[in-house]
Amino acid sequence: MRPLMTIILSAAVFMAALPSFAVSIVPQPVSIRENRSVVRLPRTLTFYGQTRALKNLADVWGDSYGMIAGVRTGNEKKADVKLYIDDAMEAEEYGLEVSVENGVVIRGGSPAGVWWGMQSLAQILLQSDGGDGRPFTVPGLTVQDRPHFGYRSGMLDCCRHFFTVDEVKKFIDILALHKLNTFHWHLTDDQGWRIEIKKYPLLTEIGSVRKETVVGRHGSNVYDGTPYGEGCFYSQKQIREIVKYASDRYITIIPEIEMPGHAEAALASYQWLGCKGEGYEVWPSWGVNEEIFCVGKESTFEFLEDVLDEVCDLFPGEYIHIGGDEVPYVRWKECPDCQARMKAEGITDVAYLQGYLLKRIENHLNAKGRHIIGWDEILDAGVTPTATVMSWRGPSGGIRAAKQGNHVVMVPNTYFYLDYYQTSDPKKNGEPLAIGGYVPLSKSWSFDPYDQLSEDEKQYITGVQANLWTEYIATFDHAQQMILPRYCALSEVAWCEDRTDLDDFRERVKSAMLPMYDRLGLNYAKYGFYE
Ligand code: TNX
Repeated sequence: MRPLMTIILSAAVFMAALPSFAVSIVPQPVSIRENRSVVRLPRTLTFYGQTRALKNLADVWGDSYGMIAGVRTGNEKKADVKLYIDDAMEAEEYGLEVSVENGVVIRGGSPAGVWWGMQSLAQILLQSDGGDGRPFTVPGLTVQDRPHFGYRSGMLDCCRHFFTVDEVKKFIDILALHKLNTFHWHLTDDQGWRIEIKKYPLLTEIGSVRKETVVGRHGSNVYDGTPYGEGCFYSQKQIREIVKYASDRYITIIPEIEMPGHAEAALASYQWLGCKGEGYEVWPSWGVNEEIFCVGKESTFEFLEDVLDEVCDLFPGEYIHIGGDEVPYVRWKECPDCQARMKAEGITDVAYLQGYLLKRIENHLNAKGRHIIGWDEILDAGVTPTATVMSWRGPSGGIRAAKQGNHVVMVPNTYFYLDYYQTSDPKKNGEPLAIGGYVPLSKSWSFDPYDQLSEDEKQYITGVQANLWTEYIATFDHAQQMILPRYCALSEVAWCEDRTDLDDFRERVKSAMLPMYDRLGLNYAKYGFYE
């Protein structure tokens, strides 16, 4: 062969061996630029962290992504990945650079920013993996990124069905993978009380167990005859462990203690908490329950404040969620104590009795430096200006709240209820029984948190969240396929101010996230992707 031909041919072979990149990241970064260089990184990465917190992040990252790359710590010069704090950046902002000269450099405004950058790194590495133990071949690139919302959250209901400490930790890992920074932990409900309270041990002795569970749709009147929930609660020791696990991943936990409704498990444990004072059981059915806390008696307030004191000792975050949803007032209308309370307080509408409870509880928590969040029903109960409203019955409650100057978290069921079906034909697609509804990936992704709000009102939207209620979700495997890949849509709505290209989003989910779920052994929905 002539020399020129040989050169051309071997150049072509060499070029073909080079990966043709266009790295995908979810959520879409503010900017990402690739250059033509290729950086080879070993399968065991040496990390350098400028501070102690950053060194710790290398270990945490290794725990999460050990399936992708091994991790050790080393000195600055020789490290493959270098982590720095950049005081000029916002706390959660990060910059990520991959270059032949410096390997991977991640700078963040705080360790949290660096941590989010490290999630992007995991996605980049996975797409640069040639397999068979070969080094990663990463394109030279520069990413600049910061989240749009400071509140980005997933809620898990551990009451209707219980998830173990390890499963809750895995849930927290999944939040981190999607750059979500808040875990709303639903811990008390009619069907089970799941948090140990030292002063009231019966809450978990009696309140965690229901004697049976309704089969299929609620209202079916068929019960399984099998007790559920024995030992299914989190001890305070376990809670501290989970809080630490989350905070090592820059995730804040917001515990929810439901009041005055969704409370029958508490009433079953201490019967004097209800208006009738007897006849309560941990509820074996789903839906809206008429048995609620009695707010006529002072003993109820003592109980709630004691419980919240222990909750505050366990959870260091600013927010405590106090529920407030789906409260039928029938018992209060009949209860002499509640009626006497209304009279004494000059309350004429029974809805405002809920407002009275809220106000007292809010004062108690404010005195401890905490703030309350409540479901959007609190808007009708005489909400205070300082309460954050969580809009779940569509976005309308949130819009109303923002217009009156309350802070808002948007969790509209029409976009972010992940207990809803993911396809329009669940039977044909083999979706397991769900509560109802229809929220495909594209629907979640299309949510506009600022709909109908003026420039000025937008400031009250602090962020977005998706809820996973678990009436119909008994296992963590099932839970995962309800949140994945829809968490990709949540994270993109939470992280990116503008979203315009649904096809591009789907492509990025396919290249960056589905292989990630596979590699990490996470279970995700295999249907509904294109609806
Ligand atoms: C309404 S959302 C509820 C929950 C249910 C959920 C089922 C909210 C604040 N209350 O108790 O689990 O619907 O989708």
